[in-house]
Amino acid sequence: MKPRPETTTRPRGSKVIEPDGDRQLRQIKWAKGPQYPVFPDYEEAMLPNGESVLVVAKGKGAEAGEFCVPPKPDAPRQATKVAVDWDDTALDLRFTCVDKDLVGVETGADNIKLWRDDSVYVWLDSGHSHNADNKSVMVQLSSSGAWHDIRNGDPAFDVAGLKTEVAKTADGWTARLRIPWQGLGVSAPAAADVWGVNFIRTDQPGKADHDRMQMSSWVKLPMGSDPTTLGRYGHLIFAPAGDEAAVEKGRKAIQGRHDEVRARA
Ligand SMILES: [Ca+2]
Repeated sequence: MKPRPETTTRPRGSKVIEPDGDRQLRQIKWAKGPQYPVFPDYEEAMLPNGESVLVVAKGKGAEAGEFCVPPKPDAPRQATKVAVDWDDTALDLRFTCVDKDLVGVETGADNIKLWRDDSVYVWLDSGHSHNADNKSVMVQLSSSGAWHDIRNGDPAFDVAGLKTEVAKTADGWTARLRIPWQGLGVSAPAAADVWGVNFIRTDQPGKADHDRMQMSSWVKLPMGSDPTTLGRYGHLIFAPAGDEAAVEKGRKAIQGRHDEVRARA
């Protein structure tokens, strides 16, 4: 883990919160990509994010778009959107990435260098636990077709039954991930269930380049916080199509969990 800067402005006795995250991202020598936040705003950056909520009507889906680049946030140089849907078997994600300078050369299972390719990530906190010790899962898919899946940072974990597909398009590439509930060790969501989620993309400028690559995120990360930080994930509310009561219940559940997180911080 990258050492965090010392500060004299941290309030005495304030709790130090260590971000969870992906080991591979911590190996990148970011020139101006994600940096650990500058104190004294660190705790603020770690607050639960109540803004990013995607209501996913079963079989109808929803779209997460307008990715941004921390810390301002800025618009990324090339756009990304994610169509999210679900059924009784799996969570279904379709990323569409504009990309005029596609890189996809890394191969192999659980290759921690997939960030050197154009790639997409999903981070999932089933049950919206906000608990870094729980069972947060990341799946990363390179435009080469190789993928990397981990749970709580453990690369030995594999999402059983995961289906992936990548394709080149006229102006970029698409990535599809079908992530079976069973492979995550959970049941299919019930109406009004909430999960934590973030979608991330790395965009290389025609070749792996530390300084010029961009990492964009669906969730806004206001203080330059790590895009993998569970505390800042957005949310999926799973609902049958047209079930407004389930959506409202899901929204209240998000608020309730965030109140708990603030209370224990
Ligand atoms: Ca690219």
